[in-house]
Amino acid sequence: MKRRARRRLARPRFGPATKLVLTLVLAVSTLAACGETGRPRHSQAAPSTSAVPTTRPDVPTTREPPMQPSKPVDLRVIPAPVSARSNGVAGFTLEPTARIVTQTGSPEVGRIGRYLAGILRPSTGYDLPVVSGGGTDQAIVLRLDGDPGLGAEGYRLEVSAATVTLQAHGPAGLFHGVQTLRQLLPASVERSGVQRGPWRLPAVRVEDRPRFAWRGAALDVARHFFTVAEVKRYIDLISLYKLNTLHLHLTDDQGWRIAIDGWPRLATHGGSTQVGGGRGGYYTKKDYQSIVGYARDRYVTVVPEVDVPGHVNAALASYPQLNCNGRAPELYTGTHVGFTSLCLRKAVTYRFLDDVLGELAALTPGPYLHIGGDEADTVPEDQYAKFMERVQRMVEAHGKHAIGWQEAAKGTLLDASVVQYWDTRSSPAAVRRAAQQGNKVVMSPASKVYLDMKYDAHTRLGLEWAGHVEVRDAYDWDPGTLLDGVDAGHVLGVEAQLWSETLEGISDAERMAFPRLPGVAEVGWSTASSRDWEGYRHRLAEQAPRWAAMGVSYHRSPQVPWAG
Ligand code: TNX
Repeated sequence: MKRRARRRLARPRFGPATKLVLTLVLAVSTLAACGETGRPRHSQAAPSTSAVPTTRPDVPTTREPPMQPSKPVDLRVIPAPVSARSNGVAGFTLEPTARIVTQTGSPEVGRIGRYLAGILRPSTGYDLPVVSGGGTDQAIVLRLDGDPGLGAEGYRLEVSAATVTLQAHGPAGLFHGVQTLRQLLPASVERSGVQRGPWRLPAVRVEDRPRFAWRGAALDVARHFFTVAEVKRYIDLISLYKLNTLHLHLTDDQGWRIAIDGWPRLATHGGSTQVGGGRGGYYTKKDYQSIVGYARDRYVTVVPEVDVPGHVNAALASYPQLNCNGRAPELYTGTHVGFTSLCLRKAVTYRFLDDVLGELAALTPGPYLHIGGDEADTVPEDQYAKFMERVQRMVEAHGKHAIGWQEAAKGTLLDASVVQYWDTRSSPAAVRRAAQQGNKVVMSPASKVYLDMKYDAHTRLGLEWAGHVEVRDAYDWDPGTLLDGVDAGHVLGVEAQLWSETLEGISDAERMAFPRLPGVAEVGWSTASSRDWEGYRHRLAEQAPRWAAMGVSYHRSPQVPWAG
């Protein structure tokens, strides 16, 4: 499959004249998602500067047109941008007098300016005032008047000796551009105490926008509870790689983690423990709102999951009336799956669900609620299908759309419902059928993006049911060719799962997510033709000093040529 994909995606060879025209078209066009990247492939260790001028391997330098305005550069940035070219002039050095200038009155631009200042001030020790309007000398300028072709999340970054200009059409684009800017600065910018400069940026012009709209990371806060501060830390880490969706798995057999006003024991009893029997926890509404707000400020949408009809022991233990026999089971602290179900024939079950979904919808600014639907092994198929259809309708009645695990596709899907592919052991036929009917698919193939799988037989944490998932496995695949009959056009995006049966806190989570998560982020953002493992693993190696500066735990996979 991979070889076939490569052949189909092979880049055409162009003569110099055609190349120049293409370059110009690219500069003014909408950066078509699968177009020419302007970024050369390379296959050897790269120097440690943040941008290295290179030439295209397929076009000899001597035959470049004489007036070529700029050369492609290979930026040390993840995810790889659509296009990056050298300006051919000196770069920018951030001086103590530098300012951040917001050139549009929108409060969001001011907030992004302050966010950028918050990253740069501690390590540079500079004042970096954020001002609206004014001169652009020694300034980082943020502008919202970018080409509409950049889309909601794209940006253009231009670095000259005097000014850094970041332009976007939507605020999310500016935010993503800030992440590129941040990665172009030395890793020590991530430290919390004052460091020595110089704070140099290479002279580049970057034009960039994502391939897929949904670029997600899922965190299972049900098996082990993660505090608000830990979730915010994870949000910071995923947004560094331009991920825009945080899927929170809020309920499972071992814990119910979100307060529901109408059903308070779900959280106070159902959330009281976790895997292994430790003290669990739950989010009050205020806690949850603070997570959602923190995410929103980083252009990350939170998708809450209430997993039904299976994975519900914590709910059943909290309310006897939810059980068919009217008796509440004990809380569960093991790691088995598939043994619980709501009582599908009782009216109270649907009142309960409607209350829960209604309260969650009110807490959710984004368009989606996740309704689970996986591993409901004790529920007969026909009842399961009817139930899942009814729950989708409830979600729609609360003004949202449903997303469900791939099992949900065996029944009837509403037009706007999304299917999440995960189980690489079972047939994808229902997912394919759903895609052909027009339902969008989020790709989370367990054998590639399940960050809770061990890297190899020696990994201390994690599970192995989907096999070992090494750094290359998580990176070297294409969501548009993974499943026959599910093309890129059917794919809403990708999402990396972090199930927490074996993870007891953010440091464990980081060790499993890094270094695999940035690879999934690049799968979701970068064009298929701009990605290659050889170049990627060298770029990835250069992220390590950044993680060290941020105190991120990571696994030193032998597949990556770590420096030092
Ligand atoms: C499968 S992925 C599950 C989860 C487990 C995970 C462990 C999915 C929809 N269900 O309940 O935590 O495997 O890897």
